[in-house]
Amino acid sequence: MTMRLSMHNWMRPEPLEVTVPRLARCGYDAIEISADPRGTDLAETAQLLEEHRIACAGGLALFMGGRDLVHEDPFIRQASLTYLIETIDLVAALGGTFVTVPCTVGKLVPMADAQLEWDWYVAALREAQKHADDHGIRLAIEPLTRYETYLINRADQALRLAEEVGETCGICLDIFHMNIEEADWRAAIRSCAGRLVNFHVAENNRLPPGSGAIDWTALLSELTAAGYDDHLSVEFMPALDRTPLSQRQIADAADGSLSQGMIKWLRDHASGVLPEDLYEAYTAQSADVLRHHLTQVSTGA
Ligand code: LER
Ligand code: MN
Repeated sequence: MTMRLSMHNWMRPEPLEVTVPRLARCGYDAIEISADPRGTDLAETAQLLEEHRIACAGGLALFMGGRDLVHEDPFIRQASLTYLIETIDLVAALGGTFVTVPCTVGKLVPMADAQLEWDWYVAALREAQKHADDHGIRLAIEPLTRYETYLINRADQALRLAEEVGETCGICLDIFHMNIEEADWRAAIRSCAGRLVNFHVAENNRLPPGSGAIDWTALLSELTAAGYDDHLSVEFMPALDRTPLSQRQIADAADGSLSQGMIKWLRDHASGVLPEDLYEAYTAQSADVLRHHLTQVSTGA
């Protein structure tokens, strides 16, 4: 088995009918789907994926728009858990094997005592993982940088959380976040080896692979040495550039007709809406560069 390529769709407000054919055109194996369990037509989505031979690798639970498993209000915690459980059902029905769980993006200030928050988080994720176990799904706790969350920023924290949640709870590492928060990205990958179920890729500047400073051969070799052979999930997000130097023509999130939640989500990632031709070019470049380095690693070149 070799690593397969997947890509997210949570940074681009467009229908899956546009996303999925693009992934197929650009040579991807799978999508890591943005989880909208009540807004997704299961039969239509399954048919679309099948038609374009794109698998559902897994899904990402979007902790935005007020969803928060460690909110001080128990009703918000409960509703957020319901969202996660419905996400697990959606991903299972589409044939995926994991649900990535980042903290609430853009929530930078805690609302409760540290131990209390930790206990709420462990309890919620235990319940979700118990439900996931019945469907062959593993949660994948994803550390994010301090600029997106104050709670889970590093692999050692994710590992401790996963251990407390239970044997089947997994981890998703993201090399962009790791570049900011980890002292040693190699050691972080190794430490999560048995629990690593998903891996997000973008350059150190969150541009597509090939437009930054990451040594992809070194990274893919380390993942291989750690026994990782699941998906590399592409997650580029170029920053807005409102200076005269700007070449990318990225539209401010508020320039379109997006929901307030989506506008905040894009802004919390310091990004906006990319023009279609640039998005397609970056999607293609990511796949080409990753496949090139995967070949180098597998042939020892
Ligand atoms: C999600 O995978 C991620 O990396 C964050 O920036 C939150 O979307
Ligand atoms: Mn990520």
